[in-house]
Amino acid sequence: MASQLESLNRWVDEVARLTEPDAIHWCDGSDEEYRALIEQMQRDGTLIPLNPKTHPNCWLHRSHPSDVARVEHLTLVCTSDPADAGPNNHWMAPADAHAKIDALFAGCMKGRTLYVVPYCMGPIDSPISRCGVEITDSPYVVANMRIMTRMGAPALARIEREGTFVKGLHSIGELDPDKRFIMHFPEELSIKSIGSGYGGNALLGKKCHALRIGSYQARSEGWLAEHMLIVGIQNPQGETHYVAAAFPSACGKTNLAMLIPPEGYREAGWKVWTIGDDICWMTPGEDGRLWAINPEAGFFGVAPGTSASTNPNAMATIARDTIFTNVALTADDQPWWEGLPGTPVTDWQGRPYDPANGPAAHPNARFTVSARQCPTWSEQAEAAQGVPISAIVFGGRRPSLVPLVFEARDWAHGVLVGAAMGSETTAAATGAVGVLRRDSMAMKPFCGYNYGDYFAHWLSFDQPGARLPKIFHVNWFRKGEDGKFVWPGFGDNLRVLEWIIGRCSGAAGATETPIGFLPGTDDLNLAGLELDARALATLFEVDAAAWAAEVADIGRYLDSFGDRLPERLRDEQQRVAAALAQADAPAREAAAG
Ligand code: GTP
Ligand code: SPV
Ligand code: MN
Repeated sequence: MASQLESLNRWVDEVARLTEPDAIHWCDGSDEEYRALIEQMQRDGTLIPLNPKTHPNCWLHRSHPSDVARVEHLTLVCTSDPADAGPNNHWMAPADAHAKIDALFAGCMKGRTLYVVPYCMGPIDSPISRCGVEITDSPYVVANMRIMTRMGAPALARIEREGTFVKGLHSIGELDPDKRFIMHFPEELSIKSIGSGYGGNALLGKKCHALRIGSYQARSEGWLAEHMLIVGIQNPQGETHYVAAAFPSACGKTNLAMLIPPEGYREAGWKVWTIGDDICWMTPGEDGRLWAINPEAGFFGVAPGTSASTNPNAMATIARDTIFTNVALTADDQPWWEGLPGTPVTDWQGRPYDPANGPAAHPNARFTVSARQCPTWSEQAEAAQGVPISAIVFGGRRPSLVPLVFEARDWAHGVLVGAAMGSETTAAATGAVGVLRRDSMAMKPFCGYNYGDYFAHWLSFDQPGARLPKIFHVNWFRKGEDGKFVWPGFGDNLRVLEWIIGRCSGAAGATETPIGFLPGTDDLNLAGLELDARALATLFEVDAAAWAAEVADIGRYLDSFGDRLPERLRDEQQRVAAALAQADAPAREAAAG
């Protein structure tokens, strides 16, 4: 088979000449094709069948132990001008990058099959959706792409109609960390990735296309490609508000996207609808609102910590037809990870479980599953025009300083709040875990161009006639003196979302502080929660002196973008710094007196 699109055929031929595969397979996305791939991977040990009674059609994949997460230091944005990639990206000149990676691709598919994987990011008939083709030599990647995207014949038909697509070339190569690169060429709308078979390194539709290339395209076309979940909150009156939320990797997007309301809320008639758990493409509609689609069709979610108590919807979603990566096994071949009841027998590397070797499941173990299997999956996830966004929420892991929730006073302040986001690093990327770093809009690893230009792009949406979402910041991860999380989180996060939606509709009250609007304790429904006065004080305190130091640090961070930093954002930082200085002055005078 080949395509009716000459440019696609030519590219496949070129790649085949370079990589020298034994065979070429054009993916049609059919059930038969998927079944055949699974059988083949089961035969060669790539997939291990799980207990068919408890987990029908579920498989375990063990990746190479050195290939378990995204590798940010090997992820490059290759623009002609290094300043266009910005200090937020690793950069290489396009010609050098192509030469370096093509040398690794030479002959790398000998003895393997080259799969041509046409895919569509977003509902197949949505004008907001964009298509791509991934060439890969990994059947595991093909199977994951089938779950995570609209993959196969309908996508190919759209590509042939439109004539344009993002080119993604992937090979697992030798799975050698020293011969591993994930390179982006935004000016050519292309991606080249070699040496990893894992998640965001290898499923090129996800972070590489939908975020890095997508954000670059979005800037020139006037939309936003963001690392955000999309959730619909239906109140007892039957109105649904859609909220988009950006939290860094492994900071709670999947959990918030499918939360189960606390009992009192369920009884009152609140419902939660899941549109997406990781990526959001937003575009201004004719009515001035931002309309959002989830470009993905599945979840590639963090397994550890997922349980009947934290995320029962996820547990129901992954009870069948799921690929698990790097989880542990029980004696009867059920998938297991930290946070589940029961005991592991085999760890994620296939060794007999021994606590001396660390956790049984890798901390970045994941499940791949179709979004449609989620009990709260919304039909609106297929809506061609997307869903209207009422509120944008930023958040991260902040053990101190940052209150449970606050609201930005306007769009420009909200952009500052997003740009200033900080969070402790997690196991989703290789490197140290638990280190506080700035992660603007949760896009540090994913923004395909200079953050200075990106902030300016965000600010540019504030135009006459725009009916922009309100912007909020949340922190589920505040710790008390005992080192434990103060806020119960998970389902109880709906209490915070209720306030957020109330602010959007004008129903909820708030108190103004130098950092934004905070709910008074009466403005938030805390009924049924056991939070003592001290916990409440911690969750809602704004320590002006500590915040002044934070905002000064934010100022230094903004300076790192030099002349690409929009002046409007600098003005905003100075406005907040001045408000804090004023708020802190009486306190300092009292201390001095
Ligand atoms: P990526 O897929 O990497 O982008 O991650 P994500 O943002 O979707 O994170 P996810 O929802 O998978 O959560 C990651 C970890 O955070 C899990 O171990 C969760 O149990 C934990 N977590 C999620 N929500 C909360 C919360 O409200 N409170 C606390 N304390 N932990 C949470
Ligand atoms: C993340 O790291 O934000 C993920 C997982 O969602 S990956 O697909 O590896 O990027
Ligand atoms: Mn993510």
